[in-house]
Amino acid sequence: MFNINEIRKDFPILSRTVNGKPLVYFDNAATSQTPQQVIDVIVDYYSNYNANIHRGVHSLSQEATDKYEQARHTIQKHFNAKHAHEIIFTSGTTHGINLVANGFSSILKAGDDILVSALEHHSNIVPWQMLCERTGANLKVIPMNQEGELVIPEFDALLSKNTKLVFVNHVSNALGTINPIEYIIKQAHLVGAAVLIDGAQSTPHIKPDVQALDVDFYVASAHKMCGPTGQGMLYGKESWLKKLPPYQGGGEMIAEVTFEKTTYAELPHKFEAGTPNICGGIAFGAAIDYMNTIGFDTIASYENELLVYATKQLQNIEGLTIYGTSKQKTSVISFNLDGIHPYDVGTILDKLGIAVRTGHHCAQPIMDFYSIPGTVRASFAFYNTKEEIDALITGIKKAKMMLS
Ligand code: C6P
Repeated sequence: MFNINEIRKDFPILSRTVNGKPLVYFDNAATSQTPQQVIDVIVDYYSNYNANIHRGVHSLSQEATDKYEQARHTIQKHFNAKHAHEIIFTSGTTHGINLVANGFSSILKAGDDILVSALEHHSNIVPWQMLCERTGANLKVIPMNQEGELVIPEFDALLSKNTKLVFVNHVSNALGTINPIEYIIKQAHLVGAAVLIDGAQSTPHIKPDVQALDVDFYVASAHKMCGPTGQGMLYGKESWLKKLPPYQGGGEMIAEVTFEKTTYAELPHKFEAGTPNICGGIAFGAAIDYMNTIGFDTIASYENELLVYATKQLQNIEGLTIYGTSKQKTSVISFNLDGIHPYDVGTILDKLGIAVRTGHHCAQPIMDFYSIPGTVRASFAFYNTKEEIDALITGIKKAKMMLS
Protein backbone atom coordinates (compact mmCIF):
# COMPACT_ATOMS: atom_id res chain seq x y z
CA MET A 1 0.00 0.00 0.00
CA PHE A 2 1.28 3.46 -0.95
CA ASN A 3 1.36 5.58 2.21
CA ILE A 4 2.69 9.04 1.40
CA ASN A 5 3.21 9.97 5.07
CA GLU A 6 5.34 6.89 5.65
CA ILE A 7 7.30 7.51 2.44
CA ARG A 8 8.07 11.09 3.39
CA LYS A 9 9.56 9.87 6.66
CA ASP A 10 12.24 8.07 4.59
CA PHE A 11 13.57 11.44 3.33
CA PRO A 12 15.16 13.45 6.17
CA ILE A 13 15.62 16.55 4.01
CA LEU A 14 11.86 16.92 3.55
CA SER A 15 11.45 17.98 7.17
CA ARG A 16 13.80 20.96 6.94
CA THR A 17 12.79 24.56 6.44
CA VAL A 18 14.06 27.01 3.81
CA ASN A 19 13.77 30.74 4.45
CA GLY A 20 11.66 29.96 7.49
CA LYS A 21 9.13 27.92 5.49
CA PRO A 22 8.73 24.15 5.16
CA LEU A 23 10.75 22.97 2.16
CA VAL A 24 8.67 22.18 -0.92
CA TYR A 25 11.08 20.40 -3.23
CA PHE A 26 9.90 20.55 -6.84
CA ASP A 27 13.30 20.34 -8.56
CA ASN A 28 13.31 16.57 -8.84
CA ALA A 29 14.16 16.55 -12.54
CA ALA A 30 17.46 18.26 -11.67
CA THR A 31 18.22 15.85 -8.85
CA SER A 32 16.07 13.70 -6.61
CA GLN A 33 16.27 13.48 -2.83
CA THR A 34 17.93 10.61 -1.00
CA PRO A 35 16.08 8.26 1.37
CA GLN A 36 17.58 7.21 4.70
CA GLN A 37 17.93 3.65 3.36
CA VAL A 38 20.45 4.91 0.75
CA ILE A 39 22.15 7.33 3.16
CA ASP A 40 22.66 4.35 5.53
CA VAL A 41 24.36 2.37 2.75
CA ILE A 42 26.74 5.29 2.09
CA VAL A 43 27.55 5.66 5.80
CA ASP A 44 28.01 1.88 6.13
CA TYR A 45 30.48 1.84 3.22
CA TYR A 46 32.72 4.58 4.67
CA SER A 47 32.31 3.33 8.24
CA ASN A 48 32.92 -0.36 7.65
CA TYR A 49 34.44 -1.49 4.38
CA ASN A 50 35.95 1.44 2.45
CA ALA A 51 38.65 -0.07 0.19
CA ASN A 52 39.71 -0.15 -3.43
CA ILE A 53 38.10 -2.88 -5.50
CA HIS A 54 39.29 -5.61 -7.86
CA ARG A 55 42.84 -5.03 -6.58
CA GLY A 56 43.35 -6.23 -3.02
CA VAL A 57 43.51 -9.73 -1.60
CA HIS A 58 42.56 -8.34 1.78
CA SER A 59 39.09 -8.79 3.23
CA LEU A 60 37.94 -5.18 3.01
CA SER A 61 38.79 -5.03 -0.68
CA GLN A 62 36.95 -8.26 -1.30
CA GLU A 63 33.90 -7.07 0.63
CA ALA A 64 33.82 -3.82 -1.33
CA THR A 65 34.31 -5.69 -4.62
CA ASP A 66 31.45 -8.08 -3.81
CA LYS A 67 29.07 -5.24 -2.91
CA TYR A 68 30.05 -3.27 -6.04
CA GLU A 69 29.50 -6.26 -8.31
CA GLN A 70 26.22 -7.07 -6.53
CA ALA A 71 25.08 -3.54 -7.37
CA ARG A 72 25.92 -4.20 -11.02
CA HIS A 73 23.67 -7.29 -10.86
CA THR A 74 20.88 -5.26 -9.24
CA ILE A 75 21.08 -2.77 -12.11
CA GLN A 76 21.24 -5.58 -14.69
CA LYS A 77 18.09 -7.14 -13.22
CA HIS A 78 16.29 -3.80 -13.00
CA PHE A 79 16.90 -2.97 -16.67
CA ASN A 80 16.59 -6.63 -17.70
CA ALA A 81 19.97 -6.69 -19.46
CA LYS A 82 20.99 -10.13 -20.66
CA HIS A 83 24.45 -9.98 -19.05
CA ALA A 84 25.86 -8.10 -16.03
CA HIS A 85 28.89 -7.13 -18.15
CA GLU A 86 26.58 -5.12 -20.40
CA ILE A 87 26.20 -2.66 -17.50
CA ILE A 88 29.07 -0.14 -17.44
CA PHE A 89 29.36 2.06 -14.38
CA THR A 90 29.76 5.72 -15.36
CA SER A 91 29.75 9.05 -13.58
CA GLY A 92 26.33 9.82 -15.06
CA THR A 93 24.30 10.13 -18.24
CA THR A 94 26.72 12.67 -19.73
CA HIS A 95 29.66 10.29 -19.28
CA GLY A 96 27.74 7.38 -20.84
CA ILE A 97 26.83 9.41 -23.93
CA ASN A 98 30.39 10.68 -24.38
CA LEU A 99 31.73 7.14 -24.02
CA VAL A 100 29.54 5.94 -26.90
CA ALA A 101 30.16 9.05 -29.03
CA ASN A 102 33.88 8.63 -28.63
CA GLY A 103 33.65 4.95 -29.58
CA PHE A 104 31.87 5.76 -32.83
CA SER A 105 34.72 8.05 -33.96
CA SER A 106 36.43 5.04 -35.52
CA ILE A 107 33.21 3.57 -36.98
CA LEU A 108 31.49 6.53 -38.68
CA LYS A 109 32.54 7.83 -42.07
CA ALA A 110 32.16 11.23 -43.72
CA GLY A 111 28.66 11.50 -45.20
CA ASP A 112 27.00 9.16 -42.66
CA ASP A 113 23.87 10.59 -41.03
CA ILE A 114 23.16 10.70 -37.34
CA LEU A 115 19.73 11.70 -36.10
CA VAL A 116 19.07 13.52 -32.88
CA SER A 117 15.75 14.87 -31.65
CA ALA A 118 14.76 18.51 -31.15
CA LEU A 119 13.83 17.63 -27.56
CA GLU A 120 17.33 16.79 -26.37
CA HIS A 121 19.32 17.97 -23.39
CA HIS A 122 22.68 19.50 -24.35
CA SER A 123 24.32 16.26 -23.15
CA ASN A 124 22.64 14.46 -26.03
CA ILE A 125 23.51 17.14 -28.62
CA VAL A 126 27.03 18.41 -28.03
CA PRO A 127 28.87 15.03 -27.95
CA TRP A 128 27.29 14.16 -31.33
CA GLN A 129 28.24 17.54 -32.79
CA MET A 130 31.80 16.87 -31.65
CA LEU A 131 31.59 13.40 -33.22
CA CYS A 132 30.43 14.96 -36.51
CA GLU A 133 33.39 17.37 -36.41
CA ARG A 134 35.77 14.45 -35.97
CA THR A 135 34.24 12.20 -38.62
CA GLY A 136 32.52 14.42 -41.21
CA ALA A 137 29.15 12.79 -40.44
CA ASN A 138 25.96 14.91 -40.69
CA LEU A 139 23.78 15.72 -37.70
CA LYS A 140 20.09 15.81 -38.64
CA VAL A 141 17.29 16.86 -36.31
CA ILE A 142 13.92 15.15 -35.78
CA PRO A 143 11.61 18.17 -35.33
CA MET A 144 9.05 18.81 -32.57
CA ASN A 145 5.57 20.34 -32.62
CA GLN A 146 3.85 22.96 -30.42
CA GLU A 147 2.72 20.30 -27.94
CA GLY A 148 6.35 19.32 -27.44
CA GLU A 149 6.04 15.99 -29.23
CA LEU A 150 8.35 14.63 -31.91
CA VAL A 151 6.98 14.81 -35.45
CA ILE A 152 7.18 11.13 -36.27
CA PRO A 153 6.44 11.34 -40.04
CA GLU A 154 9.47 13.68 -40.27
CA PHE A 155 11.55 11.09 -38.42
CA ASP A 156 10.39 8.45 -40.91
CA ALA A 157 11.37 10.75 -43.78
CA LEU A 158 14.84 11.42 -42.34
CA LEU A 159 15.69 7.72 -42.02
CA SER A 160 17.73 6.28 -44.86
CA LYS A 161 20.44 3.73 -45.49
CA ASN A 162 22.90 6.52 -44.61
CA THR A 163 21.51 6.72 -41.06
CA LYS A 164 24.01 5.08 -38.75
CA LEU A 165 22.92 6.33 -35.35
CA VAL A 166 19.77 7.70 -33.71
CA PHE A 167 19.75 9.47 -30.32
CA VAL A 168 16.58 10.35 -28.51
CA ASN A 169 15.69 10.88 -24.89
CA HIS A 170 13.05 8.61 -23.42
CA VAL A 171 11.60 11.62 -21.59
CA SER A 172 12.32 15.32 -22.22
CA ASN A 173 13.78 17.06 -19.17
CA ALA A 174 12.37 20.47 -20.10
CA LEU A 175 8.81 19.42 -21.03
CA GLY A 176 8.26 15.92 -19.63
CA THR A 177 7.22 14.46 -23.01
CA ILE A 178 7.48 10.66 -23.13
CA ASN A 179 8.84 9.81 -26.58
CA PRO A 180 7.67 6.78 -28.59
CA ILE A 181 11.03 5.05 -28.30
CA GLU A 182 9.67 1.58 -29.14
CA TYR A 183 8.69 2.82 -32.62
CA ILE A 184 11.89 4.86 -33.05
CA ILE A 185 14.11 1.88 -32.19
CA LYS A 186 12.19 -0.46 -34.50
CA GLN A 187 12.29 1.90 -37.48
CA ALA A 188 15.95 2.79 -36.94
CA HIS A 189 16.88 -0.88 -36.88
CA LEU A 190 15.08 -1.43 -40.22
CA VAL A 191 17.71 0.79 -41.89
CA GLY A 192 20.55 -0.72 -39.83
CA ALA A 193 21.07 2.25 -37.49
CA ALA A 194 22.06 1.86 -33.84
CA VAL A 195 19.99 3.66 -31.19
CA LEU A 196 21.03 5.33 -27.95
CA ILE A 197 18.27 6.28 -25.54
CA ASP A 198 18.95 8.93 -22.91
CA GLY A 199 17.07 7.65 -19.87
CA ALA A 200 18.08 10.41 -17.44
CA GLN A 201 14.46 11.58 -17.06
CA SER A 202 12.60 8.32 -17.65
CA THR A 203 14.32 6.10 -15.11
CA PRO A 204 12.91 7.97 -12.07
CA HIS A 205 9.39 7.08 -13.29
CA ILE A 206 9.55 4.12 -15.67
CA LYS A 207 11.28 0.73 -15.47
CA PRO A 208 12.74 0.14 -18.94
CA ASP A 209 13.28 -3.38 -20.28
CA VAL A 210 16.30 -3.06 -22.55
CA GLN A 211 15.83 -6.50 -24.10
CA ALA A 212 12.15 -5.95 -24.91
CA LEU A 213 13.05 -2.52 -26.33
CA ASP A 214 15.91 -4.12 -28.28
CA VAL A 215 17.80 -0.86 -27.68
CA ASP A 216 21.53 -0.70 -28.43
CA PHE A 217 22.50 1.74 -25.66
CA TYR A 218 20.57 3.13 -22.71
CA VAL A 219 22.04 5.63 -20.24
CA ALA A 220 20.92 6.91 -16.83
CA SER A 221 22.05 8.88 -13.76
CA ALA A 222 21.72 7.59 -10.18
CA HIS A 223 21.09 11.04 -8.72
CA LYS A 224 17.71 11.30 -10.47
CA MET A 225 16.66 7.95 -8.97
CA CYS A 226 17.18 8.58 -5.23
CA GLY A 227 20.87 7.72 -5.54
CA PRO A 228 24.08 9.77 -5.26
CA THR A 229 25.52 12.30 -7.70
CA GLY A 230 28.57 11.39 -9.79
CA GLN A 231 27.21 7.93 -10.55
CA GLY A 232 25.38 6.48 -13.52
CA MET A 233 25.21 3.56 -15.85
CA LEU A 234 25.48 2.75 -19.52
CA TYR A 235 23.74 -0.33 -20.85
CA GLY A 236 25.19 -1.50 -24.14
CA LYS A 237 24.43 -4.63 -26.12
CA GLU A 238 27.36 -7.00 -25.74
CA SER A 239 28.02 -7.00 -29.49
CA TRP A 240 28.33 -3.19 -29.55
CA LEU A 241 30.45 -2.95 -26.41
CA LYS A 242 32.86 -5.50 -27.87
CA LYS A 243 33.10 -3.47 -31.07
CA LEU A 244 33.65 -0.03 -29.48
CA PRO A 245 37.19 0.94 -28.40
CA PRO A 246 37.82 1.93 -24.76
CA TYR A 247 36.99 5.52 -23.82
CA GLN A 248 39.78 6.12 -21.30
CA GLY A 249 43.04 4.32 -20.68
CA GLY A 250 44.35 3.52 -17.21
CA GLY A 251 44.32 1.02 -14.40
CA GLU A 252 41.83 -1.86 -14.35
CA MET A 253 40.87 -1.62 -18.03
CA ILE A 254 43.84 -3.63 -19.27
CA ALA A 255 44.70 -7.30 -19.71
CA GLU A 256 48.42 -6.71 -20.18
CA VAL A 257 50.64 -3.64 -20.58
CA THR A 258 54.09 -3.42 -22.14
CA PHE A 259 55.68 -0.38 -23.79
CA GLU A 260 55.18 -2.10 -27.13
CA LYS A 261 51.50 -3.01 -26.78
CA THR A 262 48.55 -3.02 -24.40
CA THR A 263 45.67 -5.46 -24.52
CA TYR A 264 42.36 -4.60 -22.96
CA ALA A 265 40.35 -6.29 -20.22
CA GLU A 266 37.07 -8.05 -20.91
CA LEU A 267 33.73 -6.29 -20.47
CA PRO A 268 32.76 -4.39 -18.41
CA HIS A 269 36.26 -3.46 -17.18
CA LYS A 270 37.42 -2.34 -20.64
CA PHE A 271 35.29 0.79 -20.13
CA GLU A 272 36.00 1.34 -16.42
CA ALA A 273 39.49 2.85 -16.22
CA GLY A 274 40.77 4.04 -12.85
CA THR A 275 39.29 3.77 -9.37
CA PRO A 276 35.54 4.20 -9.79
CA ASN A 277 33.01 5.82 -7.47
CA ILE A 278 32.77 2.59 -5.45
CA CYS A 279 30.40 3.89 -2.82
CA GLY A 280 28.34 5.56 -5.57
CA GLY A 281 27.90 2.27 -7.44
CA ILE A 282 26.83 0.44 -4.29
CA ALA A 283 24.45 3.25 -3.32
CA PHE A 284 23.00 3.24 -6.86
CA GLY A 285 22.06 -0.41 -6.35
CA ALA A 286 20.48 0.47 -2.99
CA ALA A 287 18.50 3.32 -4.58
CA ILE A 288 17.11 0.99 -7.23
CA ASP A 289 16.16 -1.52 -4.54
CA TYR A 290 14.44 1.27 -2.60
CA MET A 291 12.41 2.43 -5.61
CA ASN A 292 11.44 -1.14 -6.44
CA THR A 293 10.07 -1.71 -2.95
CA ILE A 294 7.58 1.09 -3.70
CA GLY A 295 7.11 -0.14 -7.28
CA PHE A 296 7.38 1.81 -10.52
CA ASP A 297 3.70 1.35 -11.44
CA THR A 298 2.71 2.82 -8.07
CA ILE A 299 5.21 5.67 -8.49
CA ALA A 300 4.00 6.51 -12.01
CA SER A 301 0.33 6.43 -11.11
CA TYR A 302 0.75 8.62 -7.98
CA GLU A 303 2.93 11.12 -9.85
CA ASN A 304 0.38 11.28 -12.63
CA GLU A 305 -2.26 12.21 -10.05
CA LEU A 306 0.01 15.07 -8.93
CA LEU A 307 0.56 16.12 -12.56
CA VAL A 308 -3.17 16.24 -13.34
CA TYR A 309 -3.94 18.07 -10.08
CA ALA A 310 -1.25 20.71 -10.66
CA THR A 311 -2.00 21.15 -14.37
CA LYS A 312 -5.69 21.87 -13.70
CA GLN A 313 -4.86 24.56 -11.15
CA LEU A 314 -2.12 26.14 -13.25
CA GLN A 315 -4.46 26.34 -16.25
CA ASN A 316 -6.78 28.50 -14.12
CA ILE A 317 -4.13 31.18 -13.56
CA GLU A 318 -4.63 33.94 -16.09
CA GLY A 319 -1.53 34.78 -18.13
CA LEU A 320 0.17 31.48 -17.37
CA THR A 321 1.35 29.38 -20.32
CA ILE A 322 2.32 25.74 -19.96
CA TYR A 323 4.98 24.50 -22.42
CA GLY A 324 4.77 20.81 -23.24
CA THR A 325 1.25 19.45 -23.41
CA SER A 326 1.93 16.01 -24.80
CA LYS A 327 -0.63 13.33 -23.92
CA GLN A 328 2.21 11.11 -22.73
CA LYS A 329 4.01 13.06 -20.00
CA THR A 330 5.87 12.51 -16.77
CA SER A 331 5.31 14.78 -13.77
CA VAL A 332 7.13 17.82 -15.16
CA ILE A 333 5.46 21.19 -15.80
CA SER A 334 7.29 24.02 -17.56
CA PHE A 335 5.51 27.35 -17.55
CA ASN A 336 5.81 31.13 -17.76
CA LEU A 337 3.79 34.07 -16.55
CA ASP A 338 3.12 36.73 -19.21
CA GLY A 339 5.75 39.46 -19.21
CA ILE A 340 7.59 38.07 -16.16
CA HIS A 341 11.08 36.55 -16.31
CA PRO A 342 11.19 32.95 -15.03
CA TYR A 343 14.17 33.81 -12.82
CA ASP A 344 12.08 36.35 -10.89
CA VAL A 345 9.29 33.82 -10.31
CA GLY A 346 11.85 31.25 -9.11
CA THR A 347 13.39 33.77 -6.70
CA ILE A 348 10.04 34.61 -5.11
CA LEU A 349 9.12 30.93 -4.84
CA ASP A 350 12.46 30.27 -3.12
CA LYS A 351 11.65 32.93 -0.53
CA LEU A 352 8.53 30.83 0.18
CA GLY A 353 10.61 27.67 0.59
CA ILE A 354 9.63 26.28 -2.82
CA ALA A 355 12.46 24.91 -4.99
CA VAL A 356 11.88 24.96 -8.76
CA ARG A 357 14.32 25.24 -11.64
CA THR A 358 14.33 28.29 -13.90
CA GLY A 359 16.15 28.93 -17.16
CA HIS A 360 16.74 26.92 -20.33
CA HIS A 361 17.21 23.60 -18.49
CA CYS A 362 20.23 22.72 -20.65
CA ALA A 363 17.82 22.42 -23.58
CA GLN A 364 18.27 25.72 -25.44
CA PRO A 365 16.89 24.45 -28.78
CA ILE A 366 13.52 23.82 -27.09
CA MET A 367 13.48 27.37 -25.72
CA ASP A 368 14.41 28.68 -29.19
CA PHE A 369 11.53 26.69 -30.67
CA TYR A 370 9.07 28.53 -28.38
CA SER A 371 11.03 31.84 -28.73
CA ILE A 372 11.43 32.19 -24.98
CA PRO A 373 14.55 32.65 -22.83
CA GLY A 374 13.51 29.92 -20.43
CA THR A 375 10.74 28.61 -18.22
CA VAL A 376 9.91 27.89 -14.61
CA ARG A 377 9.98 24.11 -14.21
CA ALA A 378 8.22 22.28 -11.40
CA SER A 379 8.99 18.57 -11.37
CA PHE A 380 7.24 16.23 -8.94
CA ALA A 381 8.42 13.02 -7.33
CA PHE A 382 6.51 10.27 -5.51
CA TYR A 383 7.31 11.90 -2.15
CA ASN A 384 5.54 15.17 -3.03
CA THR A 385 1.96 15.96 -2.03
CA LYS A 386 -1.11 17.84 -3.26
CA GLU A 387 -0.72 20.19 -0.29
CA GLU A 388 2.72 21.13 -1.63
CA ILE A 389 1.16 21.80 -5.03
CA ASP A 390 -1.37 24.08 -3.31
CA ALA A 391 1.58 25.98 -1.79
CA LEU A 392 3.11 26.30 -5.28
CA ILE A 393 -0.12 27.68 -6.72
CA THR A 394 -0.40 30.23 -3.90
CA GLY A 395 3.26 31.16 -4.46
CA ILE A 396 2.79 31.66 -8.20
CA LYS A 397 -0.24 33.90 -7.60
CA LYS A 398 1.79 35.92 -5.13
CA ALA A 399 4.71 36.20 -7.59
CA LYS A 400 2.31 37.33 -10.30
CA MET A 401 0.85 40.01 -8.03
CA MET A 402 4.26 41.27 -6.97
CA LEU A 403 5.86 41.28 -10.42
CA SER A 404 3.10 42.48 -12.75
N1 C6P B 1 19.22 17.20 -16.48
C1 C6P B 1 17.91 18.91 -15.38
O1 C6P B 1 17.74 19.76 -14.53
P1 C6P B 1 23.92 14.21 -15.78
O2 C6P B 1 24.20 15.65 -15.47
O3 C6P B 1 25.04 13.59 -16.57
O4 C6P B 1 23.52 13.41 -14.59
O5 C6P B 1 22.62 14.23 -16.72
C2 C6P B 1 22.59 14.97 -17.89
C3 C6P B 1 21.25 14.88 -18.52
C4 C6P B 1 21.13 14.22 -19.73
N2 C6P B 1 19.93 14.06 -20.32
C5 C6P B 1 18.81 14.52 -19.77
C6 C6P B 1 17.49 14.28 -20.45
C7 C6P B 1 18.86 15.22 -18.56
O6 C6P B 1 17.74 15.69 -18.02
C8 C6P B 1 20.12 15.43 -17.92
C9 C6P B 1 20.22 16.22 -16.66
C10 C6P B 1 19.13 18.00 -15.29
O7 C6P B 1 17.12 18.76 -16.31
C11 C6P B 1 20.37 18.76 -14.97
S1 C6P B 1 20.91 19.77 -16.30
